[in-house]
Amino acid sequence: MSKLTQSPAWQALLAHRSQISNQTMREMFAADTGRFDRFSLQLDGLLFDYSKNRLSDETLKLLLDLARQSGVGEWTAKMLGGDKINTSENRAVLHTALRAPLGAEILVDGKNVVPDVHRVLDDLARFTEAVRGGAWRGHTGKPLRHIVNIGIGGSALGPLMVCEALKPYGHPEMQAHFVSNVDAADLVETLKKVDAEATLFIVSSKTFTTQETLTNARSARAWLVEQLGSEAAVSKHFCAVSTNLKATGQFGIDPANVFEFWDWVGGRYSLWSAIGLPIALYVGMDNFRQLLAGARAMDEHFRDASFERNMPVILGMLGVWYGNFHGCGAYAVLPYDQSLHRLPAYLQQLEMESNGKCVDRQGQPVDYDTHFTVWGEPGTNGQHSFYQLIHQGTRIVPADFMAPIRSHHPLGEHHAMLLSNCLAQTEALMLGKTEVEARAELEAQGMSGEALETLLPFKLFPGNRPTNTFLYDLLDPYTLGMLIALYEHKIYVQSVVWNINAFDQWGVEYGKQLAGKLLPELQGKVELSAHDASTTNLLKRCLAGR
Ligand code: G6Q
Repeated sequence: MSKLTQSPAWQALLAHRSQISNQTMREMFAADTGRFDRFSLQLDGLLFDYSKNRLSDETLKLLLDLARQSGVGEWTAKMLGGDKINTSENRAVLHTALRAPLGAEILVDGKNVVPDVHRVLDDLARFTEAVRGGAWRGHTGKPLRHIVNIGIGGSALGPLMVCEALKPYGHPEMQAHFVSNVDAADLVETLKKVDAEATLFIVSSKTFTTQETLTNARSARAWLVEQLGSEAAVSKHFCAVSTNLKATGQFGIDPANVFEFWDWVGGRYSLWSAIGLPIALYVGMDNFRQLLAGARAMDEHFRDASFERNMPVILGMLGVWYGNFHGCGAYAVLPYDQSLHRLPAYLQQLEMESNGKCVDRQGQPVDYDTHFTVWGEPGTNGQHSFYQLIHQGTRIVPADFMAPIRSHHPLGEHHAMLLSNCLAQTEALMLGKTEVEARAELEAQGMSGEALETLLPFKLFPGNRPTNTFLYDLLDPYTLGMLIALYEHKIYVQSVVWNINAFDQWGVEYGKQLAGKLLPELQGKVELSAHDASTTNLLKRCLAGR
């Protein structure tokens, strides 16, 4: 047994879990009118209601004891201070430095990184203003109005999610496109939508070695040259974001068009860096800086608030409560905000690539669960597909709901309907429907006797299903920045409790390595090497069909 599962705080939670299972949330709300006040927090207009959880004052105390025992405070200070906490890659983890104010000092290997961060932000500002304002034009003199980001994983999902979320702030004549997949369908279909003379390609890759991105970038470059009939067009239509300036040069991108970031920025934590260039181009630098400011507000809150009033700590520890003490393996992200339709996909990477680990920081196998499967869809769409499982399935799926109080698109009764659905779902999941209530409903519909008794079991809802709700005024850049940083820190809190490194991704590297070996075999350039029978036969079938 690990030290964690034997620890006093863990054992106390195990014992408490048996006690609290005798009580439902319905009963807790009925007995305590102050529950919402005690179990909700606000930060700069972001309301976090966590009262609809299987939680008492004692539960919260014990969860926070576990956070303290695990050293969440100390590990937070280490991350914010630039310690090399990503030990398997020997790197600091400083996405928070990307939103630090000018004048702050954060040292990596004795060097303050904050001035570099602001130098690159100023470069981004100059470039985005030139492109948006039309001073920087394409090869034939047209203003650049189509941005095509070529990147994958961490070099795509964040900017894509944010550009979608901030559409109301987008330049009215600009469109942001994202090409990730090495499946040519992605690039080919995108190129059909753009005008080469007005297109700016951003090749985004931290390493600048990623097969998909380089392949898409080469094909995009060939297309541009063919469309505009000149190699000279490339310098006006291509820029890059990378930590690997040597490789961007070898690719043929003018060094003046390369925006830099650093190895202490993890891919999935990089939207705040120059990787956010598509965001800055699309919504403008002022809005990009607002996004950073919102994240900074959450960083400061995470650093300064007591655990009892700390959103990321409480959100993270609620996850530990369900993951490790209720056997939950998944949670749902359910934005009642269409503009956040890519948030679940973004959080899938952030959460699952960070905490999907089975060895601890010392390389020892863990004997407790360390992660969640994350999925979701915007409400109300999800209600008509998978909510059935959340209401009446055999497993508990905690869910995070989020909604804006006002809409960027006020139209008739739409927004009131959206909100009513959001609130109704969390209420229903908490309350459930008892036999008495279901029976009364069926009787009111005129049913009785055997017909009623036969239908009754299907009409029961166990309830007591946990949800968090986030409410905000409008989804503006600042609020979005807070929300994303909240999830970043929540994931970190959990990784600290689980004693795992949230910032490496050897699983991703393994896939890259295997594909590299199979490619020449599929292309018929080399003999088939020894594989298992399944892979060999699949390879043969592909070769026969090509
Ligand atoms: C993120 C991961 C991974 C990475 C992509 C793209 O944390 O490391 O998703 O972002 O594999 O890598 P490059 O930016 O190096 O092309």
